[in-house]
Amino acid sequence: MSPSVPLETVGVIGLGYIGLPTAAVLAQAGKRVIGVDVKQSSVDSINAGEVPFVEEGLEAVLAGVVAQGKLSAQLETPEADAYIVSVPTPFKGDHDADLSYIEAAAAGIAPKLSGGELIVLESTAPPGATEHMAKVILDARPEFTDEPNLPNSLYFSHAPERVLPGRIMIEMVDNDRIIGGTTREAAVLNRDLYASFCRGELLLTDAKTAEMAKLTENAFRDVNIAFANELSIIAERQGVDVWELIELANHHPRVNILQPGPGVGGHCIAVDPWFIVSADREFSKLIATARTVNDSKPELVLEKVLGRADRFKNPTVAALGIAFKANIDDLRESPSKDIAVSLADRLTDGTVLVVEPNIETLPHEFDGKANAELAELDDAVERADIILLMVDHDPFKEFDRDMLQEKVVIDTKGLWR
Ligand code: SAJ
Repeated sequence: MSPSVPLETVGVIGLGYIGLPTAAVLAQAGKRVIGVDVKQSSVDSINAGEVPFVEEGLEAVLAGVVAQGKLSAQLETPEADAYIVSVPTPFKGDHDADLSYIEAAAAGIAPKLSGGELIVLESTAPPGATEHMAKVILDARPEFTDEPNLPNSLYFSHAPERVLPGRIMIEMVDNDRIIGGTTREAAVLNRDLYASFCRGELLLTDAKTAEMAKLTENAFRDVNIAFANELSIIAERQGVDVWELIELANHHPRVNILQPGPGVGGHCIAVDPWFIVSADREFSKLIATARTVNDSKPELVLEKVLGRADRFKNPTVAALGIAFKANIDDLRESPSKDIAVSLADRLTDGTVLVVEPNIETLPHEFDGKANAELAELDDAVERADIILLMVDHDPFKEFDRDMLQEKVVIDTKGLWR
């Protein structure tokens, strides 16, 4: 097969927050998509047209493509013309990337190949990861090559996702995409596949530059949030309202400071900058420091709440929001969840009322913590001595602030100023 052959069947490996929307928009664009996931419960719910997490607009598209037979899910990697690998890339204890999920996906794809397939890595990954994925596959199938235009060619490319949770269905289609092939031909093939659903510009480069570009975007944001978080710490010590400070400074035509909060969460911004640091520890001092500043915020918030709780015999704290940001149910790497868990641990004579409108049960981190419960907003505020606002979810924005009178309020997002 040569790169000009249309890629009609696509295997999407990993049906999480990125893989499932990608599978859905590809199917909507007319491809036959077979999704693969290790979780039977996800496979079952997807085959029933149901999204196993909260993402605006996804369920309608998924239900449609499943009903039309364009998308199905299974545990086994299928034969396909193209594969998209969208699996987690966590970091290990020393902040080096853990590529084991990519390796497992590659091991699943290797036996299914017959030559000419495109294998796209979408997962955010450290420089060199796409070459590594290619090596795992070529080691398993030495009869193939990554040299293009031969009967036994395979094509490897990196197309990092850049969508914002909560806006995935819009950004997946509208955002520009960086596409980095291990060869030019692989990038072109990847571009042709993504042109089927992406209206944004498709920018071709090599695999390592694409890997670095994605990490750079998130490190840029992390450094800028760290600036805001550092300001929030200094401002508090100076007796200055950081929200007013930032608002005023942002009136300067060339100043645009982001917003401080209880820390930086999610599986992207709190993780990806470490991949740059681990690639070049000596020269990534600013990026590493930004990570440290942002990671220091949850502990400072915790200490502040504990300081206020000292005044009460059996303090009750309403922890408003444990998702990693507004209006989503994603609790991964969430600083507010960590704060709520630590509060439950530290307030042995107290109670933590967790208010998270986007979940139905507390996550496993609260298992065995008898002093923590999931509560409704009004009920929690009424019962609590201390109101700790950690996420700017819409229901908190719209909340009747008269109910906060006579409560100790710690507003880490500046929502109720
Ligand atoms: N945050 C602040 N202050 C701010 C902005 C964000 O404290 O001013 C916090 C949020 O509360 C959250 C964290 O930062 O805890 C990250 O939130 P986010 O909205 O900045 O980003 P993510 O993680 O949802 O998505 C990012 C996006 N990257 C960039 O904006 C450069 C998205 O485009 C990427 O696709 C995504 O990472 C990813 O998957 O890499």
